[in-house]
Amino acid sequence: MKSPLPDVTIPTEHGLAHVLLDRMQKFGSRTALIDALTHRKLTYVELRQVVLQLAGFLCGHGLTNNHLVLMACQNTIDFPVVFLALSYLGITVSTVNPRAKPGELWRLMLDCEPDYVVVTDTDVKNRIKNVMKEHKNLHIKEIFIVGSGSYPEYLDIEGLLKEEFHSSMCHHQHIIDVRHQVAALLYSSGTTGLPKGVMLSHYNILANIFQISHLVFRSPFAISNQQDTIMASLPFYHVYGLTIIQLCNLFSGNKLVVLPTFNLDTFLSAIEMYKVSFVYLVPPIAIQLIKDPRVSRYNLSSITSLFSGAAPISIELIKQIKKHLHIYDIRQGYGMTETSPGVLHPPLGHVKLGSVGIPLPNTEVKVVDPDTKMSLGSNQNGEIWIRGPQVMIGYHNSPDVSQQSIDSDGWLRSGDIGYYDEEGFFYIAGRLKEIIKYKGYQVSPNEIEAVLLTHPAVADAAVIGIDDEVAGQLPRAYVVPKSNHTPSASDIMQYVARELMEYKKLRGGVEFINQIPRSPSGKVLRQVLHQLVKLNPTS
Ligand code: 4UW
Repeated sequence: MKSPLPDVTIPTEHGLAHVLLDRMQKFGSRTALIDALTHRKLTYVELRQVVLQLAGFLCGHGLTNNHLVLMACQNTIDFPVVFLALSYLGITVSTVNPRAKPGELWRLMLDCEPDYVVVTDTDVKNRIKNVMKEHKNLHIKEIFIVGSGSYPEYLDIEGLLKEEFHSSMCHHQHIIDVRHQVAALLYSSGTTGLPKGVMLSHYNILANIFQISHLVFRSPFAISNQQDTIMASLPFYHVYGLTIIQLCNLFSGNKLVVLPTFNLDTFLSAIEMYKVSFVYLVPPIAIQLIKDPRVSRYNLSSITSLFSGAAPISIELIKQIKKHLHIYDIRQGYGMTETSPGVLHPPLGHVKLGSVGIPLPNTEVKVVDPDTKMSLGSNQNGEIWIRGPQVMIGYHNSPDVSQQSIDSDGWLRSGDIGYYDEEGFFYIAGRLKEIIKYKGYQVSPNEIEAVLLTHPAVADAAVIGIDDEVAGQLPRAYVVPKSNHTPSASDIMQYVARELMEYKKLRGGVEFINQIPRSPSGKVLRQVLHQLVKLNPTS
């Protein structure tokens, strides 16, 4: 089904940063970014200036459009400065959660081979240095820290702003092949397997900014006098934080209130202090908003809109928010890293309860029978396939998986199950693919399985997600112990917790079994394990 909305024109002349910087000139001295904890802020004029200054500095330091830079950064108001400066130079930016454990960092860096790394604290820098010491095959030239200190070790954004600005800074931009050059390499497990680098071109991300701005904001391309104040507490290293929260809102001239990590009290007090009007969230935060008694201590009356994504939000939860918080504009969007990420969004002023909306402009979405691959009509569940300018180039280093994911006609298989109603509004009903979503974070079962197989007492293992009311899903392991070994569940859980980030913990428990159900080709039959959970829901 083609979007019922008219197509938008997507720029192809200039790269992502150039388009955004041009747009920023129109917003003058409005506040662009404000740090909710330190209250440091940047106006649009300052943001544009410091992006160009930083680009000039990095260019002078030898960074070119052949380089890849990994950002292992917390949310700060400097994040967009660094991202846009790198992007201005035509440099590909990859991102990683700054809490990644050494093994996770190593696997990611082995795949994306960064030339430089940018971090927000010395602890991350030391972790990366240790990984480099242990694995000599990484060739990182330098690790920059964002913060006050002297160059070249520190990228001192505040310091840069105090320096004189020369318009010659603007000439460091390299020619960018907008359609083919990778602007962001973001990691996702796709429909199966280990995390892979999703190659998003300048064109992909620009397309999504233009598509979303057309559908979500009050006056998408005009320069509105009204400025929404946005809560930016979700991680900028994830596609939701990167494109939707940062880039779309900077494009629209909004004010972003930035929080380094989510903490309910700081989140609520920032909403009150800055009179936040537009809150982006994931369903577990929405649950806290109606259940946590601390919420009543804050004045949240400034909030006009809530926007949820990354995981399903229940109709009951939406009703509860309306009832308890008196917020009536509650929307949810659907998409994935592979689609930059927006695909389905509710049109302004027309939200259907439980629906993720209609296809964004320039986007086609169809529902396909997973067995016959035939397109299905309204109200029939099938796999959601997507075609549009926001669909990734492919997976880095994985041409075969790219080919399996995007067919020769350009349709991306989402791995999600859903349907559309008679009015063309879509609903997400489930997931065919293996990934587990814990609080909106992607967890790859294969990644946990690979770690489990390194445990000295484990012969075989498989991981699935079990349903959870608050987190969405919890990873659970089925483990076959080696003969003469009797590992305990807590031992296995601790082992995984040591190796992988906090959100990948085996919160769904560990079950010991005699054999992992596998197909003749060795593939884990996860459906059989899901059946076990259904038969014995309390285990
Ligand atoms: N309902 C049910 C949903 C939903 C959903 C995503 O980590 P990734 O790759 O990417 C994301 C993207 C979040 C996002 C996309 C578009 C958008 O408008 C928005 O704004 C709020 C946020 O999380 O995970 C992609 C997978 O996450 C699930 C689904 O399984 C998808 O393939 N997912 N949104 N509204 N499930």
